[in-house]
Amino acid sequence: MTNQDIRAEAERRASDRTDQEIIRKTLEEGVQTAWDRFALQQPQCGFGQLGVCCNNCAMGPCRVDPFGGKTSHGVCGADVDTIVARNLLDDLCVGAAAHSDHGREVVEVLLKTAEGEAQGYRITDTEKLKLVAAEYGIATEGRDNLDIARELAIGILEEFGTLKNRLQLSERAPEQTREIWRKTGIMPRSIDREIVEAMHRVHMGVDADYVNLLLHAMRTSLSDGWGGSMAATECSDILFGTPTPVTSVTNLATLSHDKVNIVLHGHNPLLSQVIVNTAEEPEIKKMAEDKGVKGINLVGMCCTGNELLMRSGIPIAGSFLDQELAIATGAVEAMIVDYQCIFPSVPATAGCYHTKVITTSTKTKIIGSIYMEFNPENAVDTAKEIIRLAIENYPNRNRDRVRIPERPMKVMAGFSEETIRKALGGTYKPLIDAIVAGKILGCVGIVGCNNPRIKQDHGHITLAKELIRRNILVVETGCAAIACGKAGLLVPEAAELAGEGLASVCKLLGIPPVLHMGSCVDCSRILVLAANIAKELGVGIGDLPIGGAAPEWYSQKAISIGTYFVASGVYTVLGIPPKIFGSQNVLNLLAEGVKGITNSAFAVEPDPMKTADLLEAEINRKRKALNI
Ligand code: BF8
Repeated sequence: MTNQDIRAEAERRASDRTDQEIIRKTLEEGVQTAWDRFALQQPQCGFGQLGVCCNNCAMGPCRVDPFGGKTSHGVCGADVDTIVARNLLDDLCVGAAAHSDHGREVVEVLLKTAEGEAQGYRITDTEKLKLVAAEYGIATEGRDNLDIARELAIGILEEFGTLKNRLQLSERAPEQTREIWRKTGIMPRSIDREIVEAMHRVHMGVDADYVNLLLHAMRTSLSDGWGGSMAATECSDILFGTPTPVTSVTNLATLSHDKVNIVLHGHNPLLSQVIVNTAEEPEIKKMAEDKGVKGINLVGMCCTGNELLMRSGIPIAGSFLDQELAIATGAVEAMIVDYQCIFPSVPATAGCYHTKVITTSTKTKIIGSIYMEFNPENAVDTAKEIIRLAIENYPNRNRDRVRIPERPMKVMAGFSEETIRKALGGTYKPLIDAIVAGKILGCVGIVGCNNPRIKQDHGHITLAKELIRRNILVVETGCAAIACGKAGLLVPEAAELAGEGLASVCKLLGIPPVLHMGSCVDCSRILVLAANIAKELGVGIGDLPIGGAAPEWYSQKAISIGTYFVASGVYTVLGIPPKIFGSQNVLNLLAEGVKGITNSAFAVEPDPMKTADLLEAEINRKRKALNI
């Protein structure tokens, strides 16, 4: 490749200047990344893309003809609708399980903290502890915080396989929304039960009715959004603090030339937050000094990064497609991973440099990495050990191969639902007034990942810019939030890019027009935000002038998020087509039929400008119905 070709290819792959710089380095050095593997996989299987390949049992795999030819049924007799719906439920279930299992671990650490068995944890947000405990009917008056925490943790853990058949946190949804769930039979009963039942239904010879399968998909997703994910958010806040506005920096320029760089990657704050706290200890600082190192530079990546950014202001180096690029700077001593969204190839990338990849969860072992098991009982000891290993690796950095881009981008994050409400004076009335007056048309949550099918961050940034220009407030989580951070949209000054009405509100409050609400499990914060606004207005979530979008999603978790948005009443546009286009009936139900149930639906639109048109039209439809 000529230099010109390399430059063009980097610009084709990513939007951000610092990402492009390191992509060029990978191309020059011949280091393989996800973009290269994506190209090598072309053409990808057309049956798989349409969702009409069934690999569920040993009579298959069967590839059915979506156009009704001789092979229109699998060996078992399943038709295209059953196969597509079953595959979708299967995918969704994986996503819901990932979020909820993460949630369970956080609740378990809350319990261990209450029982004095966890090292390095404490109850940080006692106000939230008492508020959530009260929701569970737990007495708080005059009681010790650890006692309350113990009872609350047991109460939440019970809901994973509950006998009572209801999820307490789902009662935060407005009554109108809950009535829809009740009538449709999609009220989530417990967290694990919906997932196990989904696995049962996709077994050959169980559910062969695509409507029934999709309704259970909605119920399973609700048990994630209003169950497992919400538990993760609430218990993380209780342990580590509810986020409040914080400023920091992002992009690959957050890596340091003269400090030990440690990248904290994955999803769960349980270990990474302890590493952040431990790195401040004098013993660790001395350890670095003794090795002649100027200090330790912790940076986040993906949703673990979001958790650390919003609570501790830790710089965030990048999103999903940045994990290999961070290593390719040649400046990372250690990448610590917990789980989810970790490329199995990361140790191979690290093998091209001096980087050590450290896996920490029994669920996520990767050949070629160093395994240092994390347990809450010895979290601080493990954190120290990890930092020591990184410090000792610093002399191995090959300075001739280091390239760190310049100029990190400033970001403001930490907009939890509580923070937004407090900023408005404790009630949503000022926001509702601004919406009624037309200063703000509505609100859209942009969420989800990166995907090498689309230029990195292009979908997120283009859509966010276009929505704020049209006076639509944007809230974000996950890699979408990181993308907009890198593009300079998460600072109050970005109000200049917003329409007049939205800009005036942002300037008054000193907030960005794009609000960083956290990690992917924190999509539950968006649900609570919507629920509280709806309750103040006395309507259901499906009546609100709001929408959702996942312009660059890749993960099964995003399917669960999109589905609980739609099932809760939030119209949601996907930028990457889900694998359902083989079944016209499934398509019709998700894009149209569901409107009659939740007053919302899915749409698929790869062009972010057209996505903005769809979302604006939906917001105007809901505004009209509300007479505003
Ligand atoms: O947890 S890190 S790639 S899956 S958006 Fe997507 Fe990003 Fe993964 Fe959601 Ni968060």
